Amino acid sequence: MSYDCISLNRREKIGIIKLQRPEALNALNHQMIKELDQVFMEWEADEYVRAVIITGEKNFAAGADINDMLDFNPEQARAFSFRHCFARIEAFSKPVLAAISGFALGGGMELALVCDWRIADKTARLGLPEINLGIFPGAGGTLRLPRLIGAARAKEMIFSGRTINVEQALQYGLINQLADDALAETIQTAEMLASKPPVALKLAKQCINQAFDIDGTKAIEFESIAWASCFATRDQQEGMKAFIEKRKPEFTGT
Ligand code: DAK
Repeated sequence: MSYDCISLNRREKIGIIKLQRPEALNALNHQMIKELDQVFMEWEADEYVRAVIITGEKNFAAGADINDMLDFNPEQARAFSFRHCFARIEAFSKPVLAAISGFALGGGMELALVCDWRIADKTARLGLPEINLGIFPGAGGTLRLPRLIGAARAKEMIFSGRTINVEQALQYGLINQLADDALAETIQTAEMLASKPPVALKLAKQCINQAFDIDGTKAIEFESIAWASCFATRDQQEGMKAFIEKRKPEFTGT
């Protein structure tokens, strides 16, 4: 498949997706969402991909494309779904990182919220300005933002539509890290994650994602089953042997 709105790059075990509609500050349109969905589907099945980075040409993304939404009626608005694609990214079995420069607004910030790890540089501006358009965040923002930074801060951002800078984003816990060069730092972090045992990483991600959706007892039960299943992997043996033999482990994903 050829891509019109994104470009792809592979750096050994890291897959890098660049959002590429710079003329519209990478506003997310239907085609871009379709392309993102396709790449995540392909890279899910690709065992050589161990971590994925989403970044943007100059900016991350200034939201969903307002031109597309202008004349929607409620049925069309419901059909304009990012849900499937965002759910696929959130459930992706390998770490997904957002490297954020420039604007990450509205649906663009919601895309960053489905990632596991967010690294931004000083140029980053984050916000959910939908309220100023007569709508509010509808691609998971009302759920994922309060989970991440608490209801009070989430309401502040969603009700006011205010854009925050990177220091504030760090203070709110909205980003993991501030870096001089967001993409370079994110690549380094992705490489670190790509060296971890993939099965344990996948299971840890599943446990954390599920913990918010199921009751506590079930979450602990799920965790203990997932944890025990690590002992069916060679990587568990390798990790523990390497510790005892005082050497660096070599994880193979088996
Ligand atoms: N959509 C379409 N075009 C956009 C855009 C957007 N979100 N953001 C920027 N652009 C376009 C501008 O129209 C301009 O195009 P030309 O006029 O050159 O043709 C070009 O990008 C450069 O933008 P500016 O000239 O405005 O650049 P400035 O540096 O002056 O300002 C800005 C940058 C980011 C402050 C400004 O562009 C801006 O305020 N943009 C809109 C930000 C925004 O309101 N974002 C939220 C959009 S609503 C859902 C799924 C998704 C969503 C909701 C539900 N479901 C599936 C249920 C999400 C909704 C949204 O994201």
